[in-house]
Amino acid sequence: MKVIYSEKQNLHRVKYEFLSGEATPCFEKPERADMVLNAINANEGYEVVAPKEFGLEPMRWVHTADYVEFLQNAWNEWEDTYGPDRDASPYCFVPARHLRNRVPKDIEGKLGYYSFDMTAAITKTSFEAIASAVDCALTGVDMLIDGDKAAFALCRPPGHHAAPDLMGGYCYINNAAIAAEGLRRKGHNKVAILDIDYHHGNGTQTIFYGRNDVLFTSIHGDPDYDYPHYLGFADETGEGKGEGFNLNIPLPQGKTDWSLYRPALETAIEKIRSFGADSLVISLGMDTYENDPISHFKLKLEDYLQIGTMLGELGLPTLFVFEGGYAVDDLGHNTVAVLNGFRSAN
Ligand code: Q9C
Ligand code: ZN
Repeated sequence: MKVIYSEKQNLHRVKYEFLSGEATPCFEKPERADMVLNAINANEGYEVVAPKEFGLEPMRWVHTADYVEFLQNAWNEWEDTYGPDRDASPYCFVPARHLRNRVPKDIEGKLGYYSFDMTAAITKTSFEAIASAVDCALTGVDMLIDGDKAAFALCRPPGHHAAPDLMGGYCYINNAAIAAEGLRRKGHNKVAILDIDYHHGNGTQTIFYGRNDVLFTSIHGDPDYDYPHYLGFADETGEGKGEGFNLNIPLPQGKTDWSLYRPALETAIEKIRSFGADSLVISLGMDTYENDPISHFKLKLEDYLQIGTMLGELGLPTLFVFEGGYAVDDLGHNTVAVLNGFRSAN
């Protein structure tokens, strides 16, 4: 299996995030990808390749032009005011309820307009990393189109929380959504997305909510008790011609182990099968792990091998796109277990 990875992605390194009332070093850090790469290199059957370049146009397939332009310029506008030492981050948010929905002129206002939380800070070199992650995902798409059975885009920063014009949850541009749209544009009539990150993929859901050519399915911590709090409930089933093409399976935090996870995965797989997908994009978040520092499921190493096997048994061309997962010491082994399981079924 080919693994697409670019060192440029290390250009995105945010210093702090605000969690539970204090500043802590950001959980979403370059060492995450290093650990996955180490595990890949220690295993047989993987070939690490650099991405091709696709430019900025594919970002506009799923994001608004003004949002992409904002991301491109945000650092320079921030640096004009605050200088080079602090990461650009919002503190005041998109006026969801009682304020006006109007793009401000200053960078502080823009950061909050285009964010839904405080975890997506921007550094001087973030945009290069963000663009490189998109290149990794789209290089994977081309591999499937050229006949590879599967590929793994080792993307950083992750993407599944990024909506058409919103960043948040460590995400800026939605790599998995761009990959799904890329598969559609290269001739796959029906593309399924399965999001197995611990957190609901609110951005991906929003992007495809009104469409029937891209199925979005997600298994995640119950948003009544967990991030992203305001989307990801079971009654969100799609709208318009997209009605019936969105499946959320929220599971209880704290007690979800393999015995609860497996039937949920079977339900999602059955939905993908009956949809009749030509290909599958997996938003591969590894934060369902029992030792993840910010999440609350109880999956173990051997469960990841099972997940991979069940996904492989679907028999679809499959692109794995890396999302979350913060238990850095075990992240590589867990990730490779999914991929090894997938390969064993093929
Ligand atoms: N108390 C991804 O996994 N903070 N993003 C959660 C929990 C934000 C996760 C706080 C988590 C974002 C890609
Ligand atoms: Zn996550």
